[in-house]
Amino acid sequence: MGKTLTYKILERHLVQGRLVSGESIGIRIDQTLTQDATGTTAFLLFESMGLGRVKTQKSVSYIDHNMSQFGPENHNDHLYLQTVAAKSGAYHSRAGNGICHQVHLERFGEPGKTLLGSDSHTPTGGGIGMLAIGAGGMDVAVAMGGGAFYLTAPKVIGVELVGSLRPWVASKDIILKLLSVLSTKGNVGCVVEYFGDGVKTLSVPQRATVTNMGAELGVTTSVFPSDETTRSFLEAQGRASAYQALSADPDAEYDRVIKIDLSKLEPMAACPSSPDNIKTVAELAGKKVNQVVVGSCTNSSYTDLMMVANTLKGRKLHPMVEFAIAPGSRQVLNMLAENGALADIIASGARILESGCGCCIGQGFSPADGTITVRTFNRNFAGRTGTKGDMAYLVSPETAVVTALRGEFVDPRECGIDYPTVEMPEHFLIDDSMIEQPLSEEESQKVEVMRGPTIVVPESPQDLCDTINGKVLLKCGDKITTDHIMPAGAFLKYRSNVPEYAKVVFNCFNEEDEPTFATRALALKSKGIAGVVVAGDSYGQGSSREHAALCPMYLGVRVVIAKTIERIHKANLINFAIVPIEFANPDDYDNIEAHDELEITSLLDSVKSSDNIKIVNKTQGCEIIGKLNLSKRDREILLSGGLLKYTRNNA
Ligand code: MIC
Ligand code: SF4
Repeated sequence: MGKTLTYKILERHLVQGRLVSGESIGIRIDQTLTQDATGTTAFLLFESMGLGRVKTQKSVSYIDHNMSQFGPENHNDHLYLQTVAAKSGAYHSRAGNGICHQVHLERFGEPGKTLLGSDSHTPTGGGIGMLAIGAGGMDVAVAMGGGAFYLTAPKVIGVELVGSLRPWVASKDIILKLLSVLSTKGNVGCVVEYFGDGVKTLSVPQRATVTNMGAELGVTTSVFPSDETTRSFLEAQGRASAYQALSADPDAEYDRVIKIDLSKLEPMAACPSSPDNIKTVAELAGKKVNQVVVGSCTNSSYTDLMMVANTLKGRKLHPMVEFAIAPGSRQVLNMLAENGALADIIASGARILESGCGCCIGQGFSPADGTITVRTFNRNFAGRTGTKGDMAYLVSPETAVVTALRGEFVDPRECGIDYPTVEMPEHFLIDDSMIEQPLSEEESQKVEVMRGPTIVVPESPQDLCDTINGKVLLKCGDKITTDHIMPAGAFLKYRSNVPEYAKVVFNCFNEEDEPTFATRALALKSKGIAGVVVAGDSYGQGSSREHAALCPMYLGVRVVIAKTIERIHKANLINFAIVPIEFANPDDYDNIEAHDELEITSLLDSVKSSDNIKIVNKTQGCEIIGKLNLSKRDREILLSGGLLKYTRNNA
């Protein structure tokens, strides 16, 4: 039987376990990336683990998320990250150089390598043929120290692309189509691998849009073959030597195959408030729109913005629309500036935002109450824009720009403007002066790490105890995202200060005039009662932020019981010694209510060796069986009291 590309790359990196789908495996990590919102914790933990200098081929620390700088917190983080990278032998991409995923694709990505990033959109690297996986910061810290990354050997979903995209239909529409088929839940433990004749019609940035937003499927990663298009992209980036041809065997067998005919796709939109709530743009035509943004790591490449510039050239934006662009990298921004496209964009009435995450993570540019905002981003979770009750639609840059001109949704194929085809440049503008190279060991020793007072080393988890007397602090429904658990936006600046940040855990569920989740949790903690969170399907979707485990842990949450838990979040819970339990019978979700008192006995034995665990609901007078879907290593980490202690014990 022929091999998939996924398994070929895994095979080359396997350090532990058997490559059989469903089994726990460990793989060697060639490159890591961290960003400033997750990176401070990752580097603080890296330092606490005592792992010395980074041992990967390349570890890059980026500043891209926290750049609004209201107060000293963000800049404290930047200086810490810059100096700790210098101390540890990592690369450092300074604020303004661009979004980690875009810059990594341009300047570091290499076909066939493994990349582990403390950001859920790390699979962007799959666009260049990398096996690029998102993880919590602590897992990335271990990989920086030379440790393996552990995952479940995946099922591989093959997506066969045939035909080619028609004018005004974009690669964003491929992933929106796939989200309409696979949805955001039920895909844990899968990798999406693209193949077929249609692949060669897509440029590397187009492929990267698809693999980037593949994160919303909840899969481990997504990957494209590496072919002549990949070679040209690398050559244009002055990195031809990084190229190698890679593809699945022609007779590779996939666990499931989905065929997409690119020539039949039409412009689509993810409607509020989930990336899988898909409609065609034609169905939305005529709906008034007051804000449009082209940006984020999904759609802010040079070709995306050139298409926008060429469409805007000589035209004015609709007066009732605020339109902004946020170029993905300084390379993109600089090229637009040099060739005059930026002037066309400015002349149309657009606003120019920084090269960074910016409003994708609720840092400014929030939409007005009751208005529609249209964005080229990857996530439209409720409230993520910073406006309560927001109505955010996710579309391609093509749909976005014509919508901004009209002030209402319009199927770009019907807009009456000729589609401005944009050629990939033969040479990108290369200027790595904002990327600091790793220092030699000798030079590193002279570096003094700057630790501003807002950077607080996170508390370690308490060891597991055999009997848990707990109380349900919150019962929530399906598809709870890490944005629900740990909001970003205005609170993002507290990422390096857990006691401060923990105050807003689950704040979207707080009722006015009632004590907050944090207050109730700390009150229980002070009485030695464990906090429990109960949830439905697909708990912990979205971001890789380990603060969604770390802050609840700080507040005394010891157990999460859900119908299903998403991959990255589950790993983060384990890393912070919170026991992730899934209902053996999902109907038992109805047998636990908020405020119920629960008891779990023989927890240590169950975690050590059992697949089941008994939960007594003392309030309802019933017993519930939970499943412990844990690998041997997961069990060891929980029993050690979290990954930090586990790593120290095993270093
Ligand atoms: C996101 O898009 O939600 C983020 C912000 O990039 C997160 C990381 C974080 O929370 O810092 C992600 O995707 O992992
Ligand atoms: Fe940044 Fe948004 Fe991409 Fe997350 S999804 S890395 S916040 S641009």
